Amino acid sequence: MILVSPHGSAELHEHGATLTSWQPADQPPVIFTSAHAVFDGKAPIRGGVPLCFPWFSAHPSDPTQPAHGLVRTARWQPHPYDPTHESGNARLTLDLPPFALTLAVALGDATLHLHFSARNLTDQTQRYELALHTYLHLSDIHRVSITGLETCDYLDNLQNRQRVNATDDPLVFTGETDRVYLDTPEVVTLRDPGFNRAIEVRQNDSPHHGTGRTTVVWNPWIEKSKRLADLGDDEWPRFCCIESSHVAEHAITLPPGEEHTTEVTLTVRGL
Ligand code: TA6
Repeated sequence: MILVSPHGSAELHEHGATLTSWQPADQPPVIFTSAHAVFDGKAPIRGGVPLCFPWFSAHPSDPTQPAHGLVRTARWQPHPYDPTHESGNARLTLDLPPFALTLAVALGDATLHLHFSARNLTDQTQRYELALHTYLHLSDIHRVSITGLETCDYLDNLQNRQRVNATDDPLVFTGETDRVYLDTPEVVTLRDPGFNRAIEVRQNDSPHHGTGRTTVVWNPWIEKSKRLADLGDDEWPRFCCIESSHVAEHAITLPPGEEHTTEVTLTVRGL
């Protein structure tokens, strides 16, 4: 479905509730989707904002389970746009026992709002991991930097999730990067001089259901890109993932009957 508002447009798929484009007025696209992405209603879409739930990366105990959980390849149910709101809103739901899930999307002025909610349908506490696996479109990965993570330790997926101390420096990309930053701040900012813009990634959560948040940063660089059939060998310089998430020690613990909402707001600003 196409969302249109006076401030821009976006495309949202019932497959995986994956948003695959966001085009604010007077801006280059903000969300990256691979030209080789598969839209067969089965495979996860390479790009956009895939939803990783109820686990992140490999299943903790069953290697036959798909990476990044079950919902990015599920068919979500659309709900009619709410005529009382400005256009540019959409809501999708998915029943995935023991959870009921909702994704709400809203376009604002140079902002994109994504609200992910999970309700525990059982009489027992449930635990889940979540990542909004956002692919951001870049002018050139060699020119961008990320601030907000300087004081955060991270788990390095390239070193078997070894914990690495904070670097105290903005993050710049010099090779394959695959890190789970721990106990991260509400706002992480990507600066892109090539597009003369900054993209602010803000994560807010409903209270009480976890111990802080994580931010995953990923770029496959040259060699891993060659191993991904649904990513062009020449596409890696034009995106990075900044994933608003609850991973590992910062997973969500949800009491019986309760609901947790994770809100991600992307805002485009001038440099
Ligand atoms: O978000 C980082 C990551 O876990 C990387 O390890 C890489 O596997 C990426 O996700 C993409 O995963 P996918 O299953 O979509 O190929």
